[in-house]
Amino acid sequence: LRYRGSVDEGYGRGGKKLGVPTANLPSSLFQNALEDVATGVYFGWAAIERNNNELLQVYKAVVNVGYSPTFEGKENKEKIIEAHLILEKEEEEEDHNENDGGDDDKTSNIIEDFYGIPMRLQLLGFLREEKKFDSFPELIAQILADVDDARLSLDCHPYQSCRSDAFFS
Ligand code: RBF
Ligand code: MG
Repeated sequence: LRYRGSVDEGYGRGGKKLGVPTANLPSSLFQNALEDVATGVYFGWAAIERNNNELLQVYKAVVNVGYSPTFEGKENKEKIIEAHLILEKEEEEEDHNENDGGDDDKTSNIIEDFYGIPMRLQLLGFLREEKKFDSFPELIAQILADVDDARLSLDCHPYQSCRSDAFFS
């Protein structure tokens, strides 16, 4: 599945509350397209169109499609699609060096920089269903496991080669 849309500000919970920032695609663009997409967690590749005409930088991504039911009473009003971009170890270090304010989440800087910029997202595989967790620490632990599953899956054939799909060129 492939999506493209400008990153919007979302609900402002991912980075602040969970420590896992996500780049949200505007749900208004996709409601019909998302109808047949099962809620749950997917892995794939993502690119942000921030360098005009230059080669896009493609990131590993772990993507939630759904309503965030753990946020009882504050669930998403519509089914949304949001991507957490997975930085490789060297990129994390670079991000930390630039970030002398001691912010606690690794991708918070880059995600805020993405607001309003088109993101291309390619979903390749389904990891698990979205569920309502009894506590936020349990949700966070599961998301961290999802990140590892996505990272490993994307290193494997045939998903690795999808990084050079024409969709990203
Ligand atoms: N929210 C849930 O309520 N249940 C989930 O199972 C769930 N899984 C997620 C998995 C990943 C990889 C990501 C990035 C997010 C997930 N979320 C889930 C959504 C999370 O609550 C949301 O990103 C934040 O609330 C920010 O909007
Ligand atoms: Mg978000």
